[in-house]
Amino acid sequence: MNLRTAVTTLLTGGLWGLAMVALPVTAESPDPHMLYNQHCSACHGVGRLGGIGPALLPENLSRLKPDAARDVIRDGRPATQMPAFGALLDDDEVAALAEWIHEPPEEEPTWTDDDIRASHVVDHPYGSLPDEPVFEVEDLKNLFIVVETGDHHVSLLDGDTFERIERFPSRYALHGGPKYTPDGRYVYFGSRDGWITKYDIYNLEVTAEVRAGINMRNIAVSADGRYVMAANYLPHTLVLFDARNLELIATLPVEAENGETSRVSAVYTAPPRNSFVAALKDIPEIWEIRWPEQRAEGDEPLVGDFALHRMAAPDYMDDFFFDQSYRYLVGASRGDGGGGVVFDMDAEETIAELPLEGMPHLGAGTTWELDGRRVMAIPHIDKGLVSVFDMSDWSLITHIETDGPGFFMRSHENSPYVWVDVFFGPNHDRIHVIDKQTLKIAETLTPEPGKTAAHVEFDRDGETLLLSIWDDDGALLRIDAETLEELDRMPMKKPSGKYNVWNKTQYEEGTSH
Ligand code: DHE
Repeated sequence: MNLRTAVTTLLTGGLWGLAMVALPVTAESPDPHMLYNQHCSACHGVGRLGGIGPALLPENLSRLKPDAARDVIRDGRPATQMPAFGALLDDDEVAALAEWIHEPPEEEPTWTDDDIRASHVVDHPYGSLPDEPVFEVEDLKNLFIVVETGDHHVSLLDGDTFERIERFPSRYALHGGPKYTPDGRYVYFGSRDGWITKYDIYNLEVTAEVRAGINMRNIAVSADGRYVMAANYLPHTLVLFDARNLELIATLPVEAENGETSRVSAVYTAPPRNSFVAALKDIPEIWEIRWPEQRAEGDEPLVGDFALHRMAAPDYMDDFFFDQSYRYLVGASRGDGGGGVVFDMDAEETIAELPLEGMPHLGAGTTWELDGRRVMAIPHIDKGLVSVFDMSDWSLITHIETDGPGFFMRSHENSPYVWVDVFFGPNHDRIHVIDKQTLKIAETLTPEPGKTAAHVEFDRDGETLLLSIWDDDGALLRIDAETLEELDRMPMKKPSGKYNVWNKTQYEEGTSH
């Protein structure tokens, strides 16, 4: 079972099997294709490829159970443009549509450079908006972006006062961290549907949008802020954009030398290497897309002076964690039994194998100093475990037992604690606070009994932190990082990730980048 399957299984529970039983086909059975063309295609696009509404293809909908899809079709989706069709369609028609959108289309959908260019909208060309913020705050670097997945909105918060500066609608189902430009003025969002949105924080305006693919995983922004790269599952491509107005520079088909193509699990920016690094799901290679000045002999020409460097990976690899030098990459291998490897990107060889049987979520890993050594800790998503490794020789220091499998782990250089949630299972309302020196759980909090508590992001100085009550009727909690007391809360619709401008743009050690 790979990472995605494991999480999808855990998130969707056992109802799938029941709900996916095919409807009996009779002369009277509703024709979902016809119903789709009549009622849905205006918003969701011809061929289910998406439009104002999201793409309705199995790969995009793996997280929407058919019974939940039926509810959305019948009752609409609050705070979005999705209307209720309950008065127009009977129960059989709703059920037929909900099932049909989870079936693969007859023809594999395509997304060409022309499609990308046709989707491109520039509302405010780069340089056309004022350089002074339209709001006042003490510290522009202590702002937070908060993604609310419940009704697909984003909030901008002042990290000093915990006041909301703005709330605006996002594309459907954002995934992965939003990425800032190095000066923290602009932020880019990626949606599972392939949309990239550029937002000017100073002017509180969306400036440009483009659709990079049909089913996208995440985006990365180059460390110099000049380029944006998108990683797609569908089509099998990496797509490079000019960060100013999101103009297409090039599409890179992801293909092995034998012609086999691959989905891209994720793309990351590697600042000291001046490159993007991509994790490929279906071919055992790691790809490094090098900036012009890093180009080396043997690299494949890509576009302009960009070059592609292929590295043979020890296995198919999902999900990466990088050490702070970006020389070593820890990858989760997808082979049976899981496991992890440490790959030296300079020597292009595996230097260690890590005992990680519990499906590690490497993107959630964090690092700190312990007795003069640098350590890395990662949670597992099918076991209640956090593994801690010594990064000088990659030996296992300890496994910390938790109250269930966790998803996100976060800290800050100035905090004595690292926080890990219990995302899955009966204890999902708990969150552990681990002492970074003793490697023992110091406290287990239950901020809102019965509701998932997950994903922490600290403020700039590490004095307070924000924690999500991950529920449609949820909230954002502001907590004192030392006393662990709740200071404040703000109601929100299923808040997921929080992203502090300073911590992200400075590559703070306790958070993701
Ligand atoms: Fe994520 C980040 C992969 C499911 C919420 N997730 C990431 C990243 C990867 C990843 C590779 C880092 C990229 C980045 O930030 O640019 N996620 C995967 C999966 O493979 C997995 C397990 C299965 C899938 O369906 O894609 C998965 N992720 C989820 C969820 O179910 C979550 C909890 C809810 C959701 O929104 O889909 C989820 N993932 C997140 C969030 C981040 C993330 C909030 C950014 C965290 C951060 O602090 O940077």
